[in-house]
Amino acid sequence: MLPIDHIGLAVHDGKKAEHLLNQLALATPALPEDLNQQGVRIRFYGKGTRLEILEALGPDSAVTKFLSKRGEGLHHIAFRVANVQLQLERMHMAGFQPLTETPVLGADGKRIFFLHPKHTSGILVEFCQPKNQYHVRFDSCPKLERTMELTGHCIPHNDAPEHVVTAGSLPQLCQSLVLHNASFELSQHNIAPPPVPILISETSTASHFAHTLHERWPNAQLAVLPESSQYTCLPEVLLNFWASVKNG
Ligand code: V0V
Repeated sequence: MLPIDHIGLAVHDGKKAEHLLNQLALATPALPEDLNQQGVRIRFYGKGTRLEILEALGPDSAVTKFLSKRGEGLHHIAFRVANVQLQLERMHMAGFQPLTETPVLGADGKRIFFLHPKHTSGILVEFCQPKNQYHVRFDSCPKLERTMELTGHCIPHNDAPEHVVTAGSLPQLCQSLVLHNASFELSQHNIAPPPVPILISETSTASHFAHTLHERWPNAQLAVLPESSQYTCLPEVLLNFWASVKNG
């Protein structure tokens, strides 16, 4: 399933909602962002699937109309996708009604579009493509490729990738390297580490080989995870790794 990026809640007073969420969930928001094109002030709460509190910025805002007709509450659900233009075309072909012809600017620099609620069981649905995306080549690890693509933050890229994830051979040129379940093979040879940030990803079953490789390549990061939860936990590990590479 596509990840739920956020759940949008419409409120009359964002400050009041902030106080309530603090009392209920010890929540503090990210800095508010005004999106004048959409006529909304937005505050995000949490990590992973976030709450998006929407406040109207004027009488012409879609949120003003929503509040007057339906009152405060659930405004929309947003799914994250890697390619929002492609998703818009898919939804159009499937008979849904995108509310804009092309994706538009959303909060956090995302590109977004909405579907008319009359075709989606009365729920306004948004799709969003995050601003932060990584171009990655996956060598011989199709399951991880599919898992990472589903996050919406990762675009498989074969020609000139920024980053490489490999379960096999070492690449020539890249900004960072993830060795995925490859430490048995690599620990058998005395190879010098490529001069880029490296993450060794391994299951706990093969942790011995991962540790042997790590002793030889001490600058590499190590992510040894139980086999049963490797694919659940790795997306966050990889996205944090690529973010750290990007931020130097
Ligand atoms: C309206 N309706 C909704 C709804 N808003 N149903 C479920 N969820 C909502 N949020 C229903 C409404 O009750 C009516 O149902 C019908 O749709 C027509 O509504 P209307 O009041 O006559 O209003 P319209 O047709 O002028 O506009 C409704 C739509 C509009 C959904 C087309 O609000 C729109 O374009 N929304 C997308 C943009 C948006 O919402 N921006 C603010 C969030 P009945 O009475 O016919 O049964 S911006 C945002 O979230 C950003 C930037 C982000 O990054 O996340």
